[in-house]
Amino acid sequence: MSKPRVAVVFGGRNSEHAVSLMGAGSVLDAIDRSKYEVIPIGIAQDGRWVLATSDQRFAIESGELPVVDGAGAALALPSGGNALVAYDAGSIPVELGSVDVVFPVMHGPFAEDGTIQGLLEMAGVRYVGSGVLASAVGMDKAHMKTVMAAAGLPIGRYVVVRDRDWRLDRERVVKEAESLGFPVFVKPARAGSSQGISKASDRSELEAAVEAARQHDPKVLIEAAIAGREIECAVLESPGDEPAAASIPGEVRVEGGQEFFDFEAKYYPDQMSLTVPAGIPAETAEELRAMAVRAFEALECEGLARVDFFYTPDSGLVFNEINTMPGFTSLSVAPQLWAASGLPYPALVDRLIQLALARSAGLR
Ligand code: G1L
Repeated sequence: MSKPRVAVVFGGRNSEHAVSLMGAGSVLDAIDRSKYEVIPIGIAQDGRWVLATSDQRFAIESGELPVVDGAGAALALPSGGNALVAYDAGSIPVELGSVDVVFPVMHGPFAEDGTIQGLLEMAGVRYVGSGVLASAVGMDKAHMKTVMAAAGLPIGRYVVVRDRDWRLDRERVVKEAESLGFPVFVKPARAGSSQGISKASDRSELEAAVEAARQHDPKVLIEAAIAGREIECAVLESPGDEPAAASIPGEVRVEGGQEFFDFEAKYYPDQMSLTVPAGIPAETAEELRAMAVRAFEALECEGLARVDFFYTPDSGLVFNEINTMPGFTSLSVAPQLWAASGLPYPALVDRLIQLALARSAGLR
């Protein structure tokens, strides 16, 4: 029997191109090549799909971020059925044959927002991770909170600021935001990373923070600050009919006195520390794991997700967010949590591919 063909797709038309490449590098290193045939596919910053060249770089080298330069053979996708057709530099079609599963390793718009998932659904190609709905809702912090509140998860207080509200009804928005009490955190509703997030301690900072967030998304969230520790849990779909499983929870701390994870901290993971297991009471850890599975199921996630909580000894656990495409280098939080829970990174990658292969095409 021939080996399943796994296309690892990375890069993309967004500001987190390099984060994607670092994750893809880890996945490509970890895939068992005696079991799978691997096809590395890059999406250049101008949106062109190319077969990765053998000299594709995935790591930061001398401070230089890795990029897909678009020099590889161009791909046309989809070409009907699950066939991928490659065109070489002279535009002569090269048959790549059929792909059994796509492993998307990409961030942000057109990637974790359900767009690529929709493209793959239309092409009839199975893929690793969550589907269109979970990806799209998970990407939008406003809709995510609506779903989690409906599922009975404790969430913090927040205000959604739509473009029209901010342009035409700013006074009312500011009043509502002030009723949360300062400080507040201001975030773009849909952004792949921590870009555009800031803390505001008074009205003028609030207005500046909303303007900053609007550079990334016309829809903005203002959240009441929660003075809690950040505890994260990874949830993994189980094979067969078993319920999804929660990892051991870990505590995340930002080093160097920063107040929240900014963009830099995500590129340079030494700026944050992970403690597994999190030093919280055993019954709190169990409650958190059950809540993480509930969040995964409420969103109808597939494959893997990371669920983030705040913990305060006084008010207990508060759901913060769920990420359907969490950091995924071997050193990222979700892989580390699974490693500590007995599933090393290569086994996690294998499990995700097997879960995707076990799916049938069509509605599920
Ligand atoms: F396995 C999943 F669930 F499909 C998956 C895929 C991709 C989990 C996490 C990621 N992460 C990313 O693609 C990344 C953009 C964070 C780069 Cl590592």
